[in-house]
Order: sequence, then structure tokens, then C-alpha cells
Amino acid sequence: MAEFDLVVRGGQVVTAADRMMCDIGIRAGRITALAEGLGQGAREIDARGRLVLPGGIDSHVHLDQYQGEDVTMADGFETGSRSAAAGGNTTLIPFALQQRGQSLRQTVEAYHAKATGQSYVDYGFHLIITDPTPHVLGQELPALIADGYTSVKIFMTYDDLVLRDREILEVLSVTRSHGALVMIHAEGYDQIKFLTDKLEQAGHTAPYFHAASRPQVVEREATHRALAHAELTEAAVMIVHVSGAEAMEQIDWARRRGIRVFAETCPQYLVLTADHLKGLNMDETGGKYVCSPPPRDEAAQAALWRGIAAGVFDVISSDHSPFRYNDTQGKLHPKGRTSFRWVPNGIPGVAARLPILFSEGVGKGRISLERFVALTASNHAKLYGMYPKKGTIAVGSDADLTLWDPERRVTLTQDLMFHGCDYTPYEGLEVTGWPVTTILRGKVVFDAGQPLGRKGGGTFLSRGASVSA
Ligand code: DUC
Ligand code: ZN
Ligand code: ZN
Repeated sequence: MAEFDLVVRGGQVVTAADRMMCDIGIRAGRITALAEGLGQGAREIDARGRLVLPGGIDSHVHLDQYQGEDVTMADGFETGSRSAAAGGNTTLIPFALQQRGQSLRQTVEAYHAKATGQSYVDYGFHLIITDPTPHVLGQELPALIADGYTSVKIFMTYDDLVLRDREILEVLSVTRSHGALVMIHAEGYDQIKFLTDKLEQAGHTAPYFHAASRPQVVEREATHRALAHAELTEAAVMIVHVSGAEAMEQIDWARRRGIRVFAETCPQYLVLTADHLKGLNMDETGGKYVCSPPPRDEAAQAALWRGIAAGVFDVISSDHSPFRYNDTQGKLHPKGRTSFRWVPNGIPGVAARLPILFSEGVGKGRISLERFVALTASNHAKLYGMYPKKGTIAVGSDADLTLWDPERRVTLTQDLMFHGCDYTPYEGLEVTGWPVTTILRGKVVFDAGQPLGRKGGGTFLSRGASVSA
């Protein structure tokens, strides 16, 4: 009888700490041996010439998230997780969005119903809190944190989502007491409304003006305010989707004051600019790039790379927020196509995240391989309470692996994304380095350009406390 269920043989194994040439022995979904010359596996995968990385963890994706009556997300758990696996990921943390008036427990149950039996990869849920009533904060949230939902997202903008400062402070004081991490969407509601109204009055309604409706100062001010709230409450916060130097400087400042802040950026802020939204007509393709915060300019990209190299950023996530373009429920919106105001905010990117960051980061000498692993897997596992089960290659960890061809040159195209969207904002981008095989708990879920796993092979992860909290 074979000693292992699976042996991944002869690859270069990379973690956030080091790299080594060795085989990986897997039994019952977990890594049981790391050594040269391991005994036979019932199945063997030849990894010579490949990097063997911890499966990617994308801690910021939106799947089947309620958007109101007029808009539908392009990915549910099946297609979103399939796209994730195609891009070398084995764990996702999407959001369970509380609608105002809804109980948080019912919210979570509703999102479990959407996900159960559908996912190709493992998943947890962050809780988006939009209605922080005394019952939600006093009863439901503490109980859900204890049940393994150890992270929350709150918004400082959007009519249906925004929390007032007092509400933010109340949420932070509960998460501080119960040990959860709070992701903050830091853009100021009133400033965006003011600028949007002025732009529309001037006839500036095309998607291009989305970027002008939320310049960096809007993000900077909200980031500063969020960090002041974190200081007051001593809560740990994650400023998500940081798009440029101005918010980054606030984070740096806060760290020097001892505020417990973590930071995330995303590939769109590293390879896209506001010019991608150009076109002065609602029908031009700028809507494909509408996301919030918007992509900025080359100076912002350069600043983010400096921040990545200097350790300002803990994680890089996709913020996969998929809407079809040519669809009445999508970006070419039914509301008369009157203004960028109505274009759904978000772009798909869960399959493209790792190739873009590898190519632009490791390939161009901006980050080491180990740092790539930290930014795309290990730090997500640590900050969101899954380490070392997830996010590393070690004896006892889940056998979540991505076999990576560091030399393969690929032009990103829609047919490589395996998502439910009808476009990729990265169409035509050339990358070097590609995930060739994705393994979830010892089972191959994506190989040679095709999904292989059983839909529903991915299971829910109850998470522990963040290392930060
Ligand atoms: N914020 C996100 O995190 N994702 C999509 C849209 C948004 O505003
Ligand atoms: Zn956000
Ligand atoms: Zn998001």
C-alpha cells in the first residue's frame, strides 16, 4: 500500500519564510511529510521545474452579494470559486451582507445557503454590518465572532451601506472586546455626493467622471478618520483597497502612533489608471473599469509599489466584484444610462491577481518570492485566523498547493478567467508566470486549463482570532 495519497515530487517549495527543493507527502488532505526522496504515493505529481506555493488566499471577493433590484453580480459561489481555482487560489473569504433591518444571524444563514455545495475552494465569510442596532452589536455579533466569523467590513460611503461615525465607533468597540478585525471601506460619503452632484450639473456624466467624483483626498480624509476611530477604541482595523500615496501616508502615520492598522491594496491599482475609464459617452467601455476607489495614475502606482516593498501593505487581494458589461443587470445599466452614478462599482479579478502580482512584482524584481507568498497567502491566513491550517506549506497544514510555472508567458484574456463576467479588465495584459495546477486538501481542482474538482468540494471555514486582534 502506498505511503501517501499524493506525492508532489521534485518542485521548489516556497513559503513566506524560505524555499527548498523537496517532495511533499499528503495523506487525508493534509501535508504529512516534507523531505527529499519520499516513498510512493497512490498518485504522484511531477513538479520538476515548477514552484510549489501555498494555495492563494483571496480575502477580499464579493460573490452573489445582494445589489438591489436593478443589478446582479455576475458570479455566485460556483463560477467565482471556479475562477479562483483557475487563478491558483484555494481559499476565499467573500462577504455576507446584512441588509438594513435584517438580523446578522439570518444574513449568515442566507449566504451559507448560497454557498453550500457550490464552491470549488474553501471559504469563510466576513460580515458586512449596515445596521448596528443594540441587538446586533450586543448579542449577534459577539456570538458570531465566537462561531468563527472573526472579521467584519464596514463602509463610510454608499446610501445602503454607510455607517455614521458614532456607529463606526460602536462597531469598533465590540470588535475590540471580542477579538475581530474590521475591514474599512474608507471613502467619505458627503464628499462623493457633493462632487457627483456638481459633475452631473456640469453635464459630466460618463463613466470617465467616476474617478473625478472620488479623488484621493476623499480616500485620504476617510482613512484618517477611520484611523482616529481605531485609535480612540484601540481596535484593529484593515484599510482595504488602498489606491494611492495619500491613504498610504495616513496608514504609515498611524502605525508610527501605535494604532493597530493593517493595509490591503489590489492589482487594479498597480496596473490600471483612470485613463482606462476614458470615453465621454455612457456607451463607451469605460464602465468596465468603474470600481471604488478608482484606479489613479502612474505616480500612484509607483507609490504603491514603494509601499509594498517597504512593508506598508500586509495583503494584496483582488476585490473581485464582478458585474457583466453588456447586460441590463450589469454595467450598461437600465437606469436610462444617465450617469456614472448608476454604474455598479467593481471589477472581476480573482483569477488574474496572482499572475499579475507575480509578473509585475517577482518578475520585475520589486518583491521576493517569499514576500509574494506572504502578500497573497500567508498574511491573509494569519490576519483572518486560519494560520497554519491555511497559508503555508508545513507538516500538519492543509495540502492546499499551487504548482507554478515561473517561465510561462501568457496574454490575459477573458477565456482564461473562468468567471461569470463577459469581460476581464486585464484583457491583453502580458504576464510571465502562471498557475498550472491547483490542489485543495490533496485533490486537484484545476489543471492544464480546466476545472477538475467536484463543485461543492470546497467547505466552510470557521476561523479563529486574527493574530492582530
Ligand atoms: N468596495 C469594495 O470593496 N468592493 C467593490 C465596491 C466597493 O465599493
Ligand atoms: Zn470597499
Ligand atoms: Zn470589495
